[in-house]
Amino acid sequence: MKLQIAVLPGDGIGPEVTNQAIKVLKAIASEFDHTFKFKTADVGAVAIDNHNNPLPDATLKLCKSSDAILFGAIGHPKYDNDPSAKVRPEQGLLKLRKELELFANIRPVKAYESLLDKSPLKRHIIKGVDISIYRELTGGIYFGKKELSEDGNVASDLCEYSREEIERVAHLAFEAAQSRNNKVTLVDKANVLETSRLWRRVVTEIAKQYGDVELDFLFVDNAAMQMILNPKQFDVILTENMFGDIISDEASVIGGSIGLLASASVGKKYAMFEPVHGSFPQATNKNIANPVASILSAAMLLEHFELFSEAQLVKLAVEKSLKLHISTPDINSKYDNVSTSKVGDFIEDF
Ligand code: GGG
Repeated sequence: MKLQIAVLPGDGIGPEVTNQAIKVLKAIASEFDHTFKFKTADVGAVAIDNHNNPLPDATLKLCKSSDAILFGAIGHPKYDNDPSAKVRPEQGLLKLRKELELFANIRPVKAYESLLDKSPLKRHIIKGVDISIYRELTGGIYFGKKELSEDGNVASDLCEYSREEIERVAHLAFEAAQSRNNKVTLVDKANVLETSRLWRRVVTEIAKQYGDVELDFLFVDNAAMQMILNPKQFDVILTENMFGDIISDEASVIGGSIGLLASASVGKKYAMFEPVHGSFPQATNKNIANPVASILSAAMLLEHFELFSEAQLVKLAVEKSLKLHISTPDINSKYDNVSTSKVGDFIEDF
């Protein structure tokens, strides 16, 4: 197969972890006789520095002319600590999702057998956990109108959803459940929010088309608690943008590190693959960041193009690395000196 992959390494540890994913994809291409061509462009803080724009036109053009996008991370402390900054790195990622209509963000959460004792949660609670989170990605409060009063003392962010925005991600979640354990949990705040009540109505209607899938509902505050108390009850979680962002970071505790969580953002036309974690500025250029989330995102890219044997090989290599403690300090404090690039080397050579 021939693929052109746009690479947007972004900020902080983004370039380091993305390099490891590229190494692995090149090894897969050579092993399975594929041609993967990689073209790199700026996004985020680095794009503001170089082009005064977190998503330059050239970057967007490259993404639109590529088969898939491999994304690193964005964010820089100089913007986090400056609430008056008008241009922010995160705008690059949000605009990219909107421009490419990447409306569904899929985040698998798994408890790896060899890491059961790394999680702060008890072994018997997390053993066997296998969840797929479907987060709506181009609507809700992240994209609603934002306002700040002239005196700077009152601010608002509008949360808005349309039936169509809910339907398209809901269909993907129900289809996913059919190939898993036939259960969808809608996470919302329908006791308080009008948007959540619309989600409940629309998702209940859609569920009728998937008679074999059980649908249940949880308020987000309860879901946050259940994720710690009994995560095995979840199969597919369907939720809106902000709740999905928060719940999936919480769920990373199950695996032992957010450095293991991969994601795919898909729409009707484009697809982007990125680790769930952000730019982790404290670790930048130290060769200590966990590359597994980026490598597993590359595996999701392979699955997207139905290269299932290739993706399976990458996942097996990751599991083996975890089993052999070839892991970065976030999950491997006992066995130090395993760097980002050494983890990448092991998986590349597997
Ligand atoms: N690789 C993901 C990343 O860089 N995330 C940083 C971030 O600010 N994300 C916002 C979001 O996921 O909505």
